[in-house]
Amino acid sequence: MVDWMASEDEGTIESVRPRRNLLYRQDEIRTKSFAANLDQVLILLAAEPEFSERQLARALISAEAEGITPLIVLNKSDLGILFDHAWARLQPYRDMGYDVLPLCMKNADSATPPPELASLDSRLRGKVTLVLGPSGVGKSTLINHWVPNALASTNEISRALNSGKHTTTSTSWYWVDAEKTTALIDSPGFQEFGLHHIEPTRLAQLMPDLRHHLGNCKFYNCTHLHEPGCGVISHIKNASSALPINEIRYQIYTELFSELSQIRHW
Ligand SMILES: Nc1nc2c(ncn2[C@@H]2O[C@H](COP(=O)(O)OP(=O)(O)O)[C@@H](O)[C@H]2O)c(=O)[nH]1
Ligand SMILES: [Mg+2]
Ligand SMILES: [Zn+2]
Repeated sequence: MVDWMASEDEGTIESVRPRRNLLYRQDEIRTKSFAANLDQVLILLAAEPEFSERQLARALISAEAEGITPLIVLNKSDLGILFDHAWARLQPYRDMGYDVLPLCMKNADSATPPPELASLDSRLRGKVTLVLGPSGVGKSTLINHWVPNALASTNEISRALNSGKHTTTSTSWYWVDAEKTTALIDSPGFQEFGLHHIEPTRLAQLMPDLRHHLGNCKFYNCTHLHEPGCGVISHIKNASSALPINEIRYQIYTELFSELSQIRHW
């Protein structure tokens, strides 16, 4: 967001406004910004291809780290049993407080669009939303539905770059309405979601299912990996716990903890 002054056929940037937030990923080599000044991150998954919980966890953690609200959307509800299976895999995420919406983009532009479209629409109105997700889940279909001229501009860019491909390789901001109150941001790069900017000791705070049980460990600097009297470990697969921690989620925590501990900050 900048303040700028028009001058004949050009413009001059007067100042760059401070960012409200910045979603980024960082690996060994570099830091890449996804987008700034977001109201929410829409993590689009689908009945197929089968989604990776590790990728989902990484996207959620980086949104939490910036205080950006994530919205998980599961597309392709027309795919019956595949959808049911994927929906069930998302149950722990509903339990830990995330909003998970079903979606069907198939026939979205027909005379009788699927009803799920209206509920997603109301979640997008008046907000700036970054759309993230692995390939094949329907991101382009979604963007083109809400921004009918997005495809046209994609083609234009491809032509200008003299490339035959229409795959998204850069992040684009699209206004959905003429009043410019609703925006969608299309971004590639869900695959390598490096979290190297996050301290391992901060991880549990950024995972709501673990966060819920913090504060009850015997040691104040507990890593929740092996310590006796750990208030987090005692809730793993614990049927008597009001909010048991799912085994896969805990495994993701320990993997990420060790990955982030190996990084040298210099
Ligand atoms: N069955 C079904 N297929 C869908 C749905 N939404 C999108 N698709 C299809 O999924 C494929 C990938 O969609 P695309 O928008 O290119 O995904 P992207 O890679 O995330 O941009 C295309 O063949 C779409 O037609 C849906 O709700 N149901
Ligand atoms: Mg696409
Ligand atoms: Zn602990």
